[in-house]
Amino acid sequence: MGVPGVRLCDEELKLMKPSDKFDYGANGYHISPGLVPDEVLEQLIVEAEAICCGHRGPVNGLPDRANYPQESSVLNRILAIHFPHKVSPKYTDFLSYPPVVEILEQFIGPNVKCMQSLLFIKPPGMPGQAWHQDEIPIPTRDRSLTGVWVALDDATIDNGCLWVIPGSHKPGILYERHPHDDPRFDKTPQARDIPYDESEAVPVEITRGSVLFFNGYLLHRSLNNVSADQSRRSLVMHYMSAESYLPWRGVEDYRDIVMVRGQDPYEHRGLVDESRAFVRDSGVA
Ligand SMILES: O=C(O)CCC(=O)C(=O)O
Repeated sequence: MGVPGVRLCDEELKLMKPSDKFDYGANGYHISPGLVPDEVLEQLIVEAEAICCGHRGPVNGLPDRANYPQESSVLNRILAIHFPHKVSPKYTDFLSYPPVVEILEQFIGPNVKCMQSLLFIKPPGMPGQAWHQDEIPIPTRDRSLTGVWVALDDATIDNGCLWVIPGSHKPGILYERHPHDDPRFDKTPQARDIPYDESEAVPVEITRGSVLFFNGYLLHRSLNNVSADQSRRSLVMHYMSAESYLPWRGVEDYRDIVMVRGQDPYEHRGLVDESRAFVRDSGVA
C-alpha cells in the first residue's frame, strides 16, 4: 500500500482500489492470519478423513481399503483430492464461507464464482508442486483467477508450505510449462525460464486457520514434505469473476460452478454437474 512508512489519510484510503489496501496489487498475495476458527477447522478435518476413507461417496483412485484397513494408513497414501466439494456438502458450503468471501470480493469484484477445490493431506514423504501459475491450467478471460489456500495444519518449510515470488504476477506474462524430473515435485509441469532468482522466493509459513489469497498469475510452488511426522493438510479453492467466461476442460464456458457472491450474468445457461472427485497421482509408489 503506497510508499512504505507513509500514512494515508482516510480520504486517500477511500480512493484506493480495495485490492491495493491489502498490498494484494503489489505482491500478488495476501495473508489473513487466523481467519478460520478452531471449531470450523475441526469440522473440516473430520470431514476430510471421511472423504479420504470413501464415506462421503465415490472418489476416483482412493487406496483400496483391503490393502489399507486402518483409516490412518489410507490418509498416509493421499497427496490430494481434487473436487472434494463434489462429494461433501460441508465442503460445498465452505466454498461460500463468509469471512473468505468478504475478502475475495475486494480482489475480484461483486460477482464471484468458484470452479475448483483441492484437499491436500500431504503426509511426510509426499512431493510438492513445482513453480507454476494457476491461470495456465485454469484460464480466465479477465485474469481474475484467485486461489484461496486454507491451512488446516501449521504450514512450515519442513512439511511443504507454499512458496511465492512476490510481484511475479505483475508483468501479466504466462511462463511456459515443461515436464521435469525433479523428485521433490509431483509430475505437474514446471514453469521454465522464469526471470526470477530462487533467492526472491518467500516461504508462506502460516499457522492453522490462516488463509493465503493469491493471484492466478503469481508464480508459486511447494516443496516436498520432509518432516518426520507432520502432515500438511490444506484446502485450496479457486475463484474468479462471474462476468468472465471460463474456457476450461474443453468447453467455451465451463458451467460446473458455484456462485458464492452476487449475480451470475450467465444464469440463463444453467449449470452442469460434471467434475468428479479424484485422487491426485503423487508418483509415490
Ligand atoms: O499446496 C500445494 O502444495 C500446491 C497448491 C498449488 O500450487 C495450487 O493449488 O495451485
